[in-house]
Amino acid sequence: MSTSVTNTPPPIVLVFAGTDPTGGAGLQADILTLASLGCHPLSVVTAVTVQDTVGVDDFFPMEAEWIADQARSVLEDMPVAAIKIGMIGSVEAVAAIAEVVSDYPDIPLVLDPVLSSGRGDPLANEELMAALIDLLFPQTTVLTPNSIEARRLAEGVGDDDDDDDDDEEVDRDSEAAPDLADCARELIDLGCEFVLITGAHEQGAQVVNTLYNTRGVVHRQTWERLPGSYHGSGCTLAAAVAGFLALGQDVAEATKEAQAYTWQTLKHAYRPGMGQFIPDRMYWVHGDDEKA
Ligand code: PXL
Repeated sequence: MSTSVTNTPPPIVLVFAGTDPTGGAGLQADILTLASLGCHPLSVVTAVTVQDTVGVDDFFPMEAEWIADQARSVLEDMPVAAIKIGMIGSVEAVAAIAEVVSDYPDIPLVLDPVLSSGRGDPLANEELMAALIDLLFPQTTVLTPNSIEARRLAEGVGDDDDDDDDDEEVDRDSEAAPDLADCARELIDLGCEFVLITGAHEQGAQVVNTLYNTRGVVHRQTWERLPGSYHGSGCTLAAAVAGFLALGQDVAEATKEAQAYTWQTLKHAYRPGMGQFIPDRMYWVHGDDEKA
């Protein structure tokens, strides 16, 4: 019997990301997340990393032309409902991706500004940050920085006030919300339509994630802080936002649903190696085998 030609394809999401052989972060995280949500992932490789669950040892950026060619071939063939961009290995690649996506201004774009791995291994330098800001922020529907990335990006690449000096830091006992609200405003002024800042790196018994747009806070969600150190939580969240947008939700709803989904993946995370936990994007397949 011949295969039916009438099956409707699921919503299609185009991902630009670096590979992660652990399956924890990067392209593999995005593919698992999108598949779990019922989307069809298209995957454009931007870089190849060498890493385990402890840290990133090295990465090899894909040539910009190869990135653009991968993307154009699938964009011309299939209807893409959302685009997600993760790690980009070079300034040239940022420019190439920016040029490709500029031909599709109606497709919502989720940008995860990956600056370093969970352990802190650098995955982007100042020049690459500047290119992200100049070329991709103005095309971004939802930017998904964690609070560290939000501060670094908002601080600007010009002033070299590196790293985590404590002088700027807010009172540890209060939420860093005012500070992060200022960052969000700056990131929005740089061209992003919405900014979802995640708060797992902030102090506090709970994790507070806030969505902003030009008018300020759109919503603020509070989550029980889970105990593990997770590899690929940011990738999972950003891919899930893209997935829910592709499924037809608006940004406010998609960012809420994506948080709920990601929290479940972290709750069900497992530790397959000697380093970080890996979120279980397929938790609903594996079921609940918690003993406690
Ligand atoms: O979690 C950020 C991230 C994104 N993409 C790749 C990564 C990492 C973190 O390690 O390796 C490929």
